Amino acid sequence: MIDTIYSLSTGAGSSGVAIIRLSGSASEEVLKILTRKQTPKPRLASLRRIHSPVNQDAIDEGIVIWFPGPNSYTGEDVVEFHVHGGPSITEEVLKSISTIGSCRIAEPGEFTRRAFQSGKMDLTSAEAVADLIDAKTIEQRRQALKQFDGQLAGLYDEWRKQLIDLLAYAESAIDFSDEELPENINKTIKHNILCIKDRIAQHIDDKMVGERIRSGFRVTIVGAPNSGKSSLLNRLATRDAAIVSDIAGTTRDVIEVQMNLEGFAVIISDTAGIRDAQNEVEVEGVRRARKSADEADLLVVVFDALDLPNISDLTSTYITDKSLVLINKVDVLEHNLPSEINGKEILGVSAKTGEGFEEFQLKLNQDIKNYFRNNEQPVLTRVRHREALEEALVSLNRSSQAKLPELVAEDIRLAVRSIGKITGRVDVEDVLDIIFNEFCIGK
Ligand SMILES: Nc1nc2c(ncn2[C@@H]2O[C@H](COP(=O)(O)OP(=O)(O)O)[C@@H](O)[C@H]2O)c(=O)[nH]1
Ligand SMILES: [Mg+2]
Repeated sequence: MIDTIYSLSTGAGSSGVAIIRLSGSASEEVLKILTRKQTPKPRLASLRRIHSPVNQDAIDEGIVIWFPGPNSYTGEDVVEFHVHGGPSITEEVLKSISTIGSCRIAEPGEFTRRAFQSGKMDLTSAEAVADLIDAKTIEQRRQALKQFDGQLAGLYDEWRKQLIDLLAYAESAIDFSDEELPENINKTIKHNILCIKDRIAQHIDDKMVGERIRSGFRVTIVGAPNSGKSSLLNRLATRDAAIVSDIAGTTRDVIEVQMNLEGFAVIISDTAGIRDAQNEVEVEGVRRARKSADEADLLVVVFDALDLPNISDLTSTYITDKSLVLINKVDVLEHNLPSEINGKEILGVSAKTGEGFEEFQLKLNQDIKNYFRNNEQPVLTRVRHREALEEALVSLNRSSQAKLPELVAEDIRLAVRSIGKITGRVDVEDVLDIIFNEFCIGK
């Protein structure tokens, strides 16, 4: 017998309403015991007094809803208690439930895990539930909702179906001996493998757009010590996130600020100034700065106007096609601004007075929007998806080069399996713990 699980599904602390949810076969019994009434009509909100089965005290008055399975979130019998959101009430209701039958507190993500296991949703939709809950920006929410709606699953199921059809065809080729195998069967199979391979390859060659929407687009500020990187970060963040000082080498650790730009989650990192540092701690700071720069999706490369007409060579090495070049401190500029550095357009700004800053922010926002352009296709959103697709590609590559029909078929079968793992169409018991542990309790 499967346990009945329960938990507070709304946030901790006081709130207008709190929802306590149960899923499993004992749900109805709990409902009857706590309300001392017959089960209300399915899926209709009913006002009930809620009593403690321990000391018979009235705990609260609230709404109860009865969702008999399979028409419920988890597919099992589900009950919701909507009570006033005071900690004393929710604690007492939870305590009351714990005294009844096979009820136990739910583990993180367990409601959604049960929904997946009873076929209510595929794995990518289940993952999207976690993303919806975590979404802090519009674009995170949009992406999560698309995935929840099954856009990603639809794509992978389509490929999987095409491969299964192809597998049947490839297996029919096994029945022919080498001499009598019609040439066109082989050709058709190889052609179809290449078509699907191309589509998968295109899909994963995506600059990790989906993963970046989820985890944040990374902007790293690099430049010489004292060029004003920390001041720029603070102005962007509109708060004193990093220490500003005229002592070169002040910033050592990478300082990250999370921002919401154009609806995208963006992580802006301020770093130690790049130079040949002597001090051990600063050396480590420079190492971290370089690492952050390597991992960035966009570099803000900062030159110091006070150095003009000299241009730091070390800083120039960070100018690439994914950088935005600034000359800071234009408020104290004594030379003309160069029109470009290493062929790259530059913006003059002052972190101190804010001069040029509006233009810088527009440019930054534009670069971020450009990065995420063409986001209409369903995009993969997790390393888990990427790895499974890469695995499928390896199998399809082998399959397209195999000579023996048995081997062609076997590798198609492996590719079908790899893609099936993403949506959970094949046995994925081993990854479920990892996936659902990302969830909060109560979902
Ligand atoms: N005049 C002027 N000084 C600035 C500007 N930005 C930063 N500074 C000063 O330059 C020094 C170094 O700034 P900081 O932000 O710590 O530079 P970092 O080492 O690159 O992080 C500080 O004394 C700042 O006040 C600016 O736009 N104009
Ligand atoms: Mg600094």
